[in-house]
Amino acid sequence: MIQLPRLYAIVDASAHESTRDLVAYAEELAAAGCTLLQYRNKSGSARGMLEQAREMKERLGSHPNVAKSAPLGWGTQDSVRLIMNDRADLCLAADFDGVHVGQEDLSPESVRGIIGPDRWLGVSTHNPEQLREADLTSADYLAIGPVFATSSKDRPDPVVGLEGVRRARQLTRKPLVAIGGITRANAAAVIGAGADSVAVISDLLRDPRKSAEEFFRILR
Ligand code: TZP
Ligand code: MG
Repeated sequence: MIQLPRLYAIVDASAHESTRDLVAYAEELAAAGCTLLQYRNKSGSARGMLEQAREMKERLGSHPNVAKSAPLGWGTQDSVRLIMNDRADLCLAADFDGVHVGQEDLSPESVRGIIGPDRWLGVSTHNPEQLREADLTSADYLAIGPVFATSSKDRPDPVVGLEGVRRARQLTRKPLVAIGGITRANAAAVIGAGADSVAVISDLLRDPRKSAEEFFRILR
């Protein structure tokens, strides 16, 4: 069973003007102690995505032991784990550490066949039925959401609320990530509802280092 850090930071390409900005942003998160980062790009070409992902890998993949040297001494992971959203092919091409797929991407078992047994596989779910189904796969962790309203995703599924997180917790023993509208103001309640980790896009965008440190402090 894998162990998730409390904060799962999502680096969404749409929030950054250039690859340089995007990588600098990710480095700030790493400096705050983030050890799990997802690269998400819903509008780029495969070629552009691979270029950005390789840049992230080069700058962060063997990042020194940020977790241990971070002010909060968060975790024991000795480098940043990089997860590719949606695309198993780009995960391999950029030598990322895992893939995160949703209900309309390749199936978990297809992705597992591509990435092998060791890379992490995460699966997004939006209701109990999807969660039960994903629980039967070889996914390393499951995500449930959107917990709250979000403007970071096009056509989001209905919000599941804290009750949806509680329900999800009852349905799986796999590590559980909550996503959607999670902020420093509500993250503790989300963990209290049974999530192991919170995945966040927007509440890290402004002053990422300080924001991530605050998440860690709140979720300690
Ligand atoms: N999947 C469900 S909600 C969401 C995704 C990718 C977006 C989360 O972004 P934010 O800004 O933290 O609500
Ligand atoms: Mg997807």
